[in-house]
Amino acid sequence: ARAAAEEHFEATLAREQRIEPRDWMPDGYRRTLVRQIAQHAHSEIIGMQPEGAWITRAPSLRRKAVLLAKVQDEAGHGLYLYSAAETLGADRQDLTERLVDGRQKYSSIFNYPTLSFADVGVIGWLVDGAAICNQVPLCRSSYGPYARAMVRVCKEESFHQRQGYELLMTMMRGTQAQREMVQDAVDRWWWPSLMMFGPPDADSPNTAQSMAWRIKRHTNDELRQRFVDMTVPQAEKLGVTLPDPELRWNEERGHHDFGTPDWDELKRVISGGGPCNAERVERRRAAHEDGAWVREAAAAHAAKQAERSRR
Ligand code: FAQ
Repeated sequence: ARAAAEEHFEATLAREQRIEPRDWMPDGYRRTLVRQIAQHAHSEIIGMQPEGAWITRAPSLRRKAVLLAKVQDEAGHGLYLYSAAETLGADRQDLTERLVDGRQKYSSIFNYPTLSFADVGVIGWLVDGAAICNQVPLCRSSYGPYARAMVRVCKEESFHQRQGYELLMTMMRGTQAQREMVQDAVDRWWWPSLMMFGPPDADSPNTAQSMAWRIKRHTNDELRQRFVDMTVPQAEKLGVTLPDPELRWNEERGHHDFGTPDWDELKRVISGGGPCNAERVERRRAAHEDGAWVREAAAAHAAKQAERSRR
């Protein structure tokens, strides 16, 4: 029976069809998905903080409404992804505890501070841009609930990306001081954005197996290259300089060459040593603890309703 199930699993992958929650799957496949989906969900939730810090300081009512909506979308993505993880048998409460205990990761990118309002625009442009680049192929990921979640998430993130770019375009048409704020934000976020794609392929322990299982559809370096190629013309149009002296078009390769990110920095940030790691996790823990009464009230209410419908 086990051999038949395994064969069915492999055949489903080979036909480019989806694995669904009730299908048999190897333990490693399930574990890898829970790991990746949980990290992704945590990233969305922790990712609310850097921009969230600017909601009360947005320069106009319009910018405030837009930012509030974007940050709410991120909460929605997080919840959506936790639901996808639950289809694999994970428990949401347990995942949250693993996050606040530092046993599960979230994206390195959210461990950097947002120093000016231009950072809000640059996060939309570069960070959502990188997220889209990474996630569009995940719409074809082999696990059904994850792939389907990505379709909606990517649509909303495309909107977030345009929102950021439009904000930056507006600032670039403003004063010299505003243009300098944009350039400063680009200088600070460019390299961390490239690190979002993960370590270089030669140093990425999970890529080969995840590609074989068709969870990932491209390697980290392939997607990083795609992001650079996509972003360079946008930077030109915007009138900012990307802070990489080695960045240039390579006619032969048909791609841009670019410098090497500081991989030691990525390792440091992933293992808790980034500028804002402690603050981000502490804030998440406090929100979780402060929200305990809401969860208790909701559970008590549900129990009461259930009791009533039994009578
Ligand atoms: N940060 O072997 P690989 C967003 C870890 S977008 C932290 O290459 P894999 C939207 C990796 O987990 C951000 N950790 O691993 C938004 C592994 O550790 P483990 C979230 C990283 O999984 C925008 C180890 O290093 N997006 O939130 C990072 O094959 C704006 C070895 O690496 C996703 O999660 C990193 N940058 O490839 C929200 C996308 N890179 O678990 C708010 C889905 C690597 O073995 C505002 N995830 N690690 O202990 C993926 O595509 C993959 O998981 C990768 C990593 C590509 C991130």
